[in-house]
Amino acid sequence: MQKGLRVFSYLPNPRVWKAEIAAKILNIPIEILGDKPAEIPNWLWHTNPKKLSDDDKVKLAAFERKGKRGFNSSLYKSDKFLELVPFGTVPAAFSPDGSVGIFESNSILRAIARQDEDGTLYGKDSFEASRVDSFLDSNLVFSREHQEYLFGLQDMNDFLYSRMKKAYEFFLNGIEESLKKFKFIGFNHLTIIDISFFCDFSQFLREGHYEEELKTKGFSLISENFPEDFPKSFNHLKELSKKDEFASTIGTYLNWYKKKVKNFN
Ligand SMILES: N[C@@H](CCC(=O)N[C@@H](CS)C(=O)NCC(=O)O)C(=O)O
Repeated sequence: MQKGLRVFSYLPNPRVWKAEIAAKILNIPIEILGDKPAEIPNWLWHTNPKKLSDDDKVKLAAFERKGKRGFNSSLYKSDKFLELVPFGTVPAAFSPDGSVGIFESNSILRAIARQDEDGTLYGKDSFEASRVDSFLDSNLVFSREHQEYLFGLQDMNDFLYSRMKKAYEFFLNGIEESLKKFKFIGFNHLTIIDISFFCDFSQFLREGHYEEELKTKGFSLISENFPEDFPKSFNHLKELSKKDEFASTIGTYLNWYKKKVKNFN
């Protein structure tokens, strides 16, 4: 089996970073293709993605589809893309020969970790791997909640806010509890749980960019007291952010947060 993965997405995207960080740790080849969010409607979403000219768009008019989640514009998704990625989302990943489609960023992350036969990033046996999956499932629930919340930040309402607050408290309580027992989340060594948590939580923290919009509607930041309320989780995020594979992947993404809160450096 040829190792590696091709990933297509708008960029930068913390969901893509999950697989990218794991690939760096495990030294597995990963090809990441895409463009900034505003340009991604001008790309053919396909196993071999490419930027489209106006002429291409006329020729490929049959592939023009309305965005379903996060994109309001038209997107050019090929029939092959929708066969391999039926929910039509990015990040989307493909096996090196382009025959297998993998979607959901946690599963794309798993696809990298599974290519390492003897490591422990996905647990050391099938029970541990299942425990890893348990955390990744919880992570996806949190991530789905924060996706809707981030979409709604400019026009917040009570329902969305209180759903997010409950999801945040439930999720962070579990992570904090686990970090009381283990050095990493769920284990005493790094796994893909930590990678997934790091990327999703960093993305959630983006609510901080909308503090003023939230205030005008009478809401405060849900993560306002994150360092005090969940000190072990805060510290874990900080320590992970210093690791080479994490730091080199996310670049300056968390710099604003480092300035905002004390003790993050
Ligand atoms: N839970 C998914 C979320 C993926 C997702 O919802 N992607 C959105 C963009 S944020 C998308 O591709 N939307 C395509 C569309 O609007 O049609 C993951 O972690 O990969």
